[in-house]
Amino acid sequence: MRPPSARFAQGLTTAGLGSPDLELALVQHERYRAAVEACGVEVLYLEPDQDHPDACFVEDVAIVTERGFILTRPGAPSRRGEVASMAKALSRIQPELPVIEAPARLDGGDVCQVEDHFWIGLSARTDQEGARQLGAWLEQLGYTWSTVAMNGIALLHLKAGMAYLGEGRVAVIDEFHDHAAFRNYERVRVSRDERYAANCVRINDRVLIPSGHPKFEANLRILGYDVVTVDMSEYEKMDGGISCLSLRW
Ligand code: CIR
Repeated sequence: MRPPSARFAQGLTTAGLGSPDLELALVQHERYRAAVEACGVEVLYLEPDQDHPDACFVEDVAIVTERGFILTRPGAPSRRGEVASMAKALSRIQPELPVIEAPARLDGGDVCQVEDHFWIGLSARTDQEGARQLGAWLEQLGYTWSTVAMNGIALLHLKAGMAYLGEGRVAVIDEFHDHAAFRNYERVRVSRDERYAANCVRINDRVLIPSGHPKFEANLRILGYDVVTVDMSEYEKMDGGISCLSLRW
């Protein structure tokens, strides 16, 4: 994880929800960290990156799996410089880091691991060549992969509209409910007015969701999940969700 820097409000956004409050964003980041730690994982913290206002959204610059890491080439040119500091951090764990090569584009927000398979969303940030390069690397590690067409669906990233919950279950927004990619999975529908909560994460036995989405929260509890809510208001203003603030393996 990496906390936002003083320039957080200068990041990319289409949300139209106003400018984020940095102090509150830092408080929310700290609570997010505590919630993730309480799931039983160790948290590695990176220094805030003053040169890159979107750098707290660490999920986009690397793909981390239990079998290896790869650095991405983010679709937004303003975010490409975030990769160097992530490379430095991850190289302490895996000295040789492969990277998605230009001109391909790939954001981690478009990559969803489902057991030994990876879905790669073809969004405005991720192209066919990025998916192909990632797929070739995944195959070397013994994983399978497929692309998910997002034609006409207004989403920044694949995982802005879905999340794998484990046990063959996927949380999906309406537009993904009948999508061919998810047909063989049990789908938990996220209602239109709670769409932002489709970006949630399962960590060990818990599911972290953004607070303020009572219907989705109730549905998850009925299914037996241990749900933890985290206030994400300042990150939502910058188009970021629960998954974006961490790389998890
Ligand atoms: C961006 O537009 O790149 C950032 N403001 C938000 C990135 C959110 N990341 C994610 O969904 N994985």
